[in-house]
Amino acid sequence: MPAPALMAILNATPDSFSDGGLHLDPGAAVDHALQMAQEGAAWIDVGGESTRPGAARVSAKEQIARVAPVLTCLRLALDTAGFQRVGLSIDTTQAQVAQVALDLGATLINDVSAGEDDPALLPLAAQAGATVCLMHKRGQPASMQAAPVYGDVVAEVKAYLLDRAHAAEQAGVARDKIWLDPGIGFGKTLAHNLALMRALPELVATGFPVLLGASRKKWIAELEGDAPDPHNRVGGSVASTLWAAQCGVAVVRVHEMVPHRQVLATWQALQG
Ligand code: HH2
Repeated sequence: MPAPALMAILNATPDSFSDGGLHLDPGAAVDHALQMAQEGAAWIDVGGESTRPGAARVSAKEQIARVAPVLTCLRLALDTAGFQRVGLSIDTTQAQVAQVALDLGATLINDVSAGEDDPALLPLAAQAGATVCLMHKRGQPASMQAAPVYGDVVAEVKAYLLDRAHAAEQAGVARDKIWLDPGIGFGKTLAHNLALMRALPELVATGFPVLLGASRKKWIAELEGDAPDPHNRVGGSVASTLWAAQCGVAVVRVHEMVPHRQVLATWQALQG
């Protein structure tokens, strides 16, 4: 079975839950991205808005002010360093931001609202021939963790994602350019997150590439009642990548490359 590709997280934000404030300077952000490419990233996912629980919305103008200086240098820097194969992704729900990113070399729009926040986003992806990652979330980041309730979380998330994939196709996005993501931590309790991760094979069976974003998230701390510092959640993050690989997930969105690359290389070697 092929190993999932690594999508490296690069948040150009002051307030992201684990790397907030670290990559606000465009030069430092580009250096960090180059390092992650060197360490095995297949994608660099650049974001200008934190979507952690409790986060406030950031205007499209402000997101552009944060991500454009990074993206302006990043494509050229990657190409010059020999990483032409590393793709750029923009983590936004706003078409205006996505448009700027596409103009600066992004080929993937990672939309945590699955095209719902901005009706112009899916048509933009279609017209640009971009790939879209459609993620499930319940509610908005500001309030989504306030007692989320589902009847059958797996059935509801799967039905929602298939519905949004249909909407993307209706907007003109090619079927092979649609990825699905269950949205770990987005309006979900620990039990919901675990049920969705257990059901990854069901999502993979839809035929769409599946992305898992479980890295450093709170579910890891909740399992043991420990690790309040997201940087202390490497073991849980890596375990979820190994699990994702076994389930046939196509892409894992992670904060650090080496431990994830290593576990996947070991997993592949052990399969012979
Ligand atoms: N999680 C976050 C942000 N974007 N995109 C996808 N497709 N899937 C995810 O699980 C996902 C995502 C939240 O993580 P992070 O970017 O590290 O933090 P913040 O939102 O605080 O910037």
